[in-house]
Amino acid sequence: MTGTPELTLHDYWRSSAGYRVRIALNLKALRHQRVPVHLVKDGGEQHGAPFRQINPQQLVPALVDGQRVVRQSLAIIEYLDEIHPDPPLLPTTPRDRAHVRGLAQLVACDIHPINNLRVMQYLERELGVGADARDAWTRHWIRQGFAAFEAILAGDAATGAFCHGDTPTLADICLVPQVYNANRFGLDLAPYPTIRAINERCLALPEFDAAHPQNQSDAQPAM
Ligand SMILES: N[C@@H](CCC(=O)N[C@@H](CS)C(=O)NCC(=O)O)C(=O)O
Repeated sequence: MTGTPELTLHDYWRSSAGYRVRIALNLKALRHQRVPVHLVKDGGEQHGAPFRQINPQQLVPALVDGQRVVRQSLAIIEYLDEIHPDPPLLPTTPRDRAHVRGLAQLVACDIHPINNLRVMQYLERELGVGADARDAWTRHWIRQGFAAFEAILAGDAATGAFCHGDTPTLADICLVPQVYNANRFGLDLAPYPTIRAINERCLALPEFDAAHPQNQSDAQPAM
């Protein structure tokens, strides 16, 4: 293949919202380039003028498609799903789509935002919260969210090899990066057998593996 890809993903290796988009791009086999934005070095490149032009919210990911910048991981993934429908990342019926979006939003709206880097930094720097308490905060919100996610999956007849049926959807795309975060913060995953099984199945797929933080060009050794 020659030429510059149309799609550019601005991303950080350990960003779980970026990880979601990487999985979606891989599942759809979309050629793209990736521009790392270091979220920590020198106070964070997301706050610098060049990236603020791309995303005034100073958050990754951002996807540039030609002249258009698409922001917010769920919007990016649905955009990709609309312009490249194969393989679909949402089910065919409105009810099933609502179910999958509900699972995705449980993670993306109710777990992830309160454990984000800027929230951690605010807790530490402005409120004087120590590292142990900060990590306990993160585990608490993931634990609460995963308890609900697990109960929903376990109680739904449509749960299959993946969160909905036997192919990965937007729900799996959001779940796997959140499990990565849970492991990072030492959360015991024993109470969530359905989540663990689905996560294992996803990680075995090459599209998920290639999107894994540790497999990104800007990855740093695991700490
Ligand atoms: N709702 C946003 C969340 C994006 C987000 O929180 N990104 C994090 C990395 S996962 C970030 O850029 N954090 C930078 C900071 O907190 O300063 C999305 O889904 O895209």
